[in-house]
Amino acid sequence: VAATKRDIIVQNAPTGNTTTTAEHAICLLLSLVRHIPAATASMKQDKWEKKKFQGTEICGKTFGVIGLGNIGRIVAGLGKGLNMNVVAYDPFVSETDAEVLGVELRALDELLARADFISVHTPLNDKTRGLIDSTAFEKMKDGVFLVNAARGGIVDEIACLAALESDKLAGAAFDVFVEEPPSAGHPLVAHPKVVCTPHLGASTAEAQIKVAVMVAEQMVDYAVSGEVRNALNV
Ligand code: 9EZ
Repeated sequence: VAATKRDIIVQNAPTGNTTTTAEHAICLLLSLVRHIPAATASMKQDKWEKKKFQGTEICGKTFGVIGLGNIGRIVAGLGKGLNMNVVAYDPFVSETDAEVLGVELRALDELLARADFISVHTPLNDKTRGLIDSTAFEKMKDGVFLVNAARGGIVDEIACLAALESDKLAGAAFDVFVEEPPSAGHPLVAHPKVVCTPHLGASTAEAQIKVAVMVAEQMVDYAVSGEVRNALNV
């Protein structure tokens, strides 16, 4: 608002960090199913706990990708590359697009009922806040793994805690939280079945460069031809 009042155009570069963010969601999933963070912490205490950290294979399993935008479609492709069956839900994506991506486009309820692993990739808005709530958890199979590297609040944190406690969820991974940073002792952060990172999705050297170059190019194009791309306030 302050910028708009002063006729300052505010631009972002929403595609410069899509690959990096998609990769982070997959990193969280792999960390989660093989207990990498806890096994690392255990070894650093000079322990060798082979039984405690038995994992889960992903090859041949069903991967539910909720939201097939710039990031979700890369996550879906990475999931296919890991030999998973990808089932996707996105009310704004056509069957034709899904065919090109090689994913099964299904209703959310069917995705929830079939998936072994679920990753959310939607914006946060009134439709998606609490999209994964207690009702959604009830529709899932027992022993599902859930990843949210998208926006805090798409997964209802209280409902997720209950799902972890009831063993509906085998584990959950979070890069984003309703409140960031989460308050000290946040029950999800503290939970033994949760893997978490402090909103690192877009944080790679490559993504920072891509975003900076993209914004610089947009500014040059505006100065040269008046073209405005990815403006947040025009
Ligand atoms: C919502 C969405 C995807 C979605 C995708 C986009 C505005 N919007 N909402 C719910 N672009 C999956 C589930």
